[in-house]
This record gives sequence, C-alpha cells and structure tokens, in this order.
Amino acid sequence: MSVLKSVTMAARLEASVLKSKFKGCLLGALIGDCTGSPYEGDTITHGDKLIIQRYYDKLEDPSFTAPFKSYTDDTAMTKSVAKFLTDKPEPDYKFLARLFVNEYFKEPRRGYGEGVVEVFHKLKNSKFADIYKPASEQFLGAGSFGNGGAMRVAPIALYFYDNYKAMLEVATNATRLTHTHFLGVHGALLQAVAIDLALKFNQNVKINPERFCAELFRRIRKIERIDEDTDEIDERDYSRKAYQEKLKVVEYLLGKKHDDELDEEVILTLGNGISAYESVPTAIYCFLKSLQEIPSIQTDNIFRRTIQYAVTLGGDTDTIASMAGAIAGAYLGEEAVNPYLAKHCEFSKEIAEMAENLYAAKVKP
Ligand code: F2R
Ligand code: MG
Ligand code: MG
Repeated sequence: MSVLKSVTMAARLEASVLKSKFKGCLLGALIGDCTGSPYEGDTITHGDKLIIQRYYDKLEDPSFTAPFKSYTDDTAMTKSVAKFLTDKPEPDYKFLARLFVNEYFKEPRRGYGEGVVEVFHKLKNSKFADIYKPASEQFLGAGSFGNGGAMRVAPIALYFYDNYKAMLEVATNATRLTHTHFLGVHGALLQAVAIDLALKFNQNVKINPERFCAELFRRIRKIERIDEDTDEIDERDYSRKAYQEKLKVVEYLLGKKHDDELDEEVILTLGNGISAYESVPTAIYCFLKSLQEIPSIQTDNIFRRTIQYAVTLGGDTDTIASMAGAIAGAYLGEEAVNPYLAKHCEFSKEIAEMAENLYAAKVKP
C-alpha cells in the first residue's frame, strides 16, 4: 500500500485509536528521555550493549523496584509546549516563551543546553520585550542549530494532525524562540513531519521503511527549498539540502545487514550529536530500523526496540531516544508501551494526562 493511501486511511482512524496514539507519542518522548539520559554523552561498547539489554529487561520486569529515572530538559520543554497548546485558544508565543523561562528557573538542573540558558536569561531580563531577539543573537547571529527545537515538537505534531500547514507554521514559530539557524528549524520540522506521518498509519498496517523514508524526503524537500527570509528558492545552496542528503543516507543504511560495524557507520554518517542535523535523521533511522528485528536486541516490542536501539548508539542518547520514541509511540499507540517501563519514569502519569488533555482540546466530542 502506498504511503499516501495509508495516510488518507488515517483520516478515518477511530477516535479511541487517535487518543491512544497521542498518549503513545508523548509517553515515547518521555521514556526515551528518562531511560536514555543516564547514557548521554557516552560511547557505547559491545559489552555496554549487553548491559543496556539487561537494563531494559529489568525496567520491564514487574518485580523490579528502583527509584524512577528522572526526566531532563527534553521533557521539561515538551511539557511547556503541550500547555501552550491546551491553555490558550490561539497560539500565543509570548506565553510559550514565559512557560519555557518559568520552567527553567523553577528547575534549572535538568541538563539544558548552554545556549538556551543564555536565551532564557535574556528573555527574563528584557521582560519578554522582543521574544525572538535573544535567540537571533545566539552564536554571533547565526542562531542555534541544536536539537532543542526538535526534541520538544511532538505536542505540536499531535495537536495539528489535521492541519499540516498550521503544524509547520506553529512548529517554526515555537522553535525560533530558541533556535533560529535553519538547520535547527528544519530539524524540528522534519521531526514533526515524521510524527505526523507515523500517527496517520493504522498501527495494524505494516510500515514499509523505504516508502516512509521516500515520503519524508518529498516533504522535507519542499521545506528545505523555501528560504524563510526571502521566500525564494536557491538551488545552488547545497546546505539547503542537508536533510534531503541525510534521508538518502537513512535509506542506504536501512538496506544494510546489521552488525556492530553498521552501528559505527550510522554514528559516522548520520551522527549521534547534539545538533539537529546529527540527531533527527538518526532518530528516524532508529524507528525505521526497529520495525524489523535487530539481532543484538532481544524484544518483540517495536516501541522498546526503537528506544533501546537509539540508546545503544551513544552520544545524545536522551534526545535521540526521546525523538525516536515519540515517532514509534505515534505509530503504535499506548498499547505498545510496557506499563512497568513507563512507571519507572518520572512524570509518566502526568504526561499521559497531558496527552489526553491535548486530545480533548483538539478533538471535540
Ligand atoms: N545539554 C545537554 N547535554 C549536555 C550535558 C548535560 C549534563 N549531563 C547535565 O546534566 O547538565 N543536553 C540537552 O541539550 C540538547 C539540546 O540543546 P539545545 O536546546 O539545542 O541547546 P543549544 O545550547 O541551543 O544548542 C546545544 C549546543 O549545540 C552547539 N551549537 C548550537 N548551535 C551552534 C552554532 N550555530 N554554532 C556553534 N555551536 C552551536 C553549542 O555547543 C550549544 O551549546 C539536548 O541533547 C538536551 O538533552
Ligand atoms: Mg536532555
Ligand atoms: Mg540530550
């Protein structure tokens, strides 16, 4: 079945299925963040992969008791984005900027990126006079290309599931409060588009990874061709094809046989870093690869496999696992989420409620 046909079918998803997918998506973002953060910044060896297998086995074991895994900036900011959508009838970006800043000053030790911390101080000190100015001054005016916009975009993809144009517009404006570099913005849009596409697949319909990737390519091509400042297309600017090139690599890697060396190739070519460019395509790859069995990962559950595989790549594990988990959860729904795994994560009950509120705010009975 073609991707477009599947997506059209999705418009007819039952209300209960859609609600389950909203919850699966935000739970995926949370579980990826909480369970991935202990490994953030690590290089993962073959032995570490065995330890990570046992780590997830334990987290899914009903008899395993341990303090919950804390969430980090990824979830702190996702919470604010969800509130921004549910608490006001129209997008109010000053309200969102205030939510980000309040959340940061309430709990600054959630592992925020250095750049965004500077933006939050400037926003507060300027009393939110011009909400887009601090971010535009970052990195000598280039703006941040970190993955902070992408890691928090899930609620926007869900809320605007029925309005693609609004989804892209709101995701852009919400990202630009902290990230104005086009790689940061386009990375957030690619993540939103991936969630949107996954959400619209019936969870009982098998996704063809190559076709999914081709549809993402078609959509990001349109996005990358538009220059936000001039609205003109500059075909000569190679960097404006950055995500198209990455998706070609995703497709190439999906065709390769799995072993530890392939993981090395994934890290070298797609990346596992803190920039959107080196993490969003990687998260998409983790999801698409996990649709099939991975010999080094023992689980039948695609949702868990996606998150576990993302963590075994090392680097920006909380964020890559969070983004990959959000895509997997949007496809599979809440039913795919092991309740014990969820219970081991701080804020799991609350994030599920937030997803329900988001659904209720959007889909009126
Ligand atoms: N910050 C972290 N992890 C670092 C370690 C945390 C530590 N364990 C702790 O507990 O404190 N993780 C979180 O940050 C990432 C999201 O970052 P975000 O929101 O994009 O922040 P920022 O500061 O805008 O960008 C991140 C860094 O990327 C580099 N960078 C960005 N744009 C740049 C540009 N135009 N030129 C040069 N460098 C640029 C800078 O080093 C930024 O600080 C997530 O991983 C989240 O989990
Ligand atoms: Mg984090
Ligand atoms: Mg991170």
